[in-house]
Amino acid sequence: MTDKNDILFARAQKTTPGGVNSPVRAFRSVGGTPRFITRAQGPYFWDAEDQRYIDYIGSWGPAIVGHAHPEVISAVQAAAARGLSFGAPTEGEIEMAEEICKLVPGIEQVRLVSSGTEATMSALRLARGATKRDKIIKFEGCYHGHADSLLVKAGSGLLTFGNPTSAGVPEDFSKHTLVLDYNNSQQLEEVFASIGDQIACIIVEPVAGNMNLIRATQEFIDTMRKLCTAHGSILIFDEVMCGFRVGLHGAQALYGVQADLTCLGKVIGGGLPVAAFGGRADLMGHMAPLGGVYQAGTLSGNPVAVAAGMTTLKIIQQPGFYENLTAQTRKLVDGLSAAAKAAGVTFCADAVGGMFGLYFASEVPGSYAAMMASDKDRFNRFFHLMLDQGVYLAPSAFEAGFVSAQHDDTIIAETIAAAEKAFAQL
Ligand code: HOZ
Repeated sequence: MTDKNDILFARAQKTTPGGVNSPVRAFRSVGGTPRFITRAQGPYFWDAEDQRYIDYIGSWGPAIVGHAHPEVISAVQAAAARGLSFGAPTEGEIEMAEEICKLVPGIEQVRLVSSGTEATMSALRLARGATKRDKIIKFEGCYHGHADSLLVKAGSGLLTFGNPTSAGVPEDFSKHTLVLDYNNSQQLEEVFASIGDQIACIIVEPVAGNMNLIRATQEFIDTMRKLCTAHGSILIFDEVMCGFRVGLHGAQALYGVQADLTCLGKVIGGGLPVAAFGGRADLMGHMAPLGGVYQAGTLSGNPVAVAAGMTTLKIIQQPGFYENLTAQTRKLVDGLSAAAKAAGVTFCADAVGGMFGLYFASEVPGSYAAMMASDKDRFNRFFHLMLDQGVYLAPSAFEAGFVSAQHDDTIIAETIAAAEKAFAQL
């Protein structure tokens, strides 16, 4: 074995389960050896062999301004020099809360945490605490982190509560989670007509990024809002992935609908661990120390992480930032679609802001079932053909992709040229 990535992977597997600290990184879905990253700059990262890749995962969303942006790095260095963690409040946390409340419709108060999982888990607890109800609704294919109540798949019937998707999740937890079909408004209406007064909340990715990119229809979002309001249930938008990605004001601005609670992460940490949940002030008033819903964290609002996040939030508000990001992402997916068509490959693509989806299918999927019907083997071959040419896509057919502000015309053209060769070999 001479490839340094192979050597590192073999070594990692001795002390870390599967050799990775998050399963998708292990390349199990696409096969082959994961690349061990040594450094990143702008739209690129480099592996242990010093092979350069155009990066289309951007740390799964956070690297929206490009890797190692000089302003972010200098803010982090300055914050680190003042101390790494205090376990006491800082002014930076107030600034970040003010910024989030200004930018995200529906957020009047916000609590900072360290990961998307913490944000969704806490939002669920808040919804249950505020409504004094246990039952929640999620949708097949939406991923909201790895809290017990959320690692659940559909039961056998419409009103049958779910089954765990992970060992270690007690059925006593999953029995409170009802899993419905994404973009199926009729199903939602039927469930609320029957047990609406027992539902604490709906949690949804309004633009899903964990079953590849799938957009909710306007009708689906409107139906959720209407039913939650009518039945006193809480509508939670999980915008950990799509927040600050689909646009500066997130999916709520895109759909013109306000959630009661919103979960954020990724971009708001600019590459360091910051996430958040926030929403209506009357609901947030249930949180300790004001109310009876408990949540806490030693590293919540960490000063170095907040410095990275705040600087990122300032950069993305520069004039033309989202116009450019959206145009470049659209250029990418249009170019890839044209290349596939020229090669006679069944393929389509979609983009919302700086997020995109690639599908080896004849039309853009609108549900988990439709996404699962796409040609996974063909994606896997395409993934490796692109990787061999220095283009790093998400190592799974069921993940969204991300473009940064540093993906300029040259980078996009280089990617499309690589895709032309890859499609020709499929
Ligand atoms: N939760 C991410 C996939 N949707 C993976 C995160 C990671 O491996 O860094």
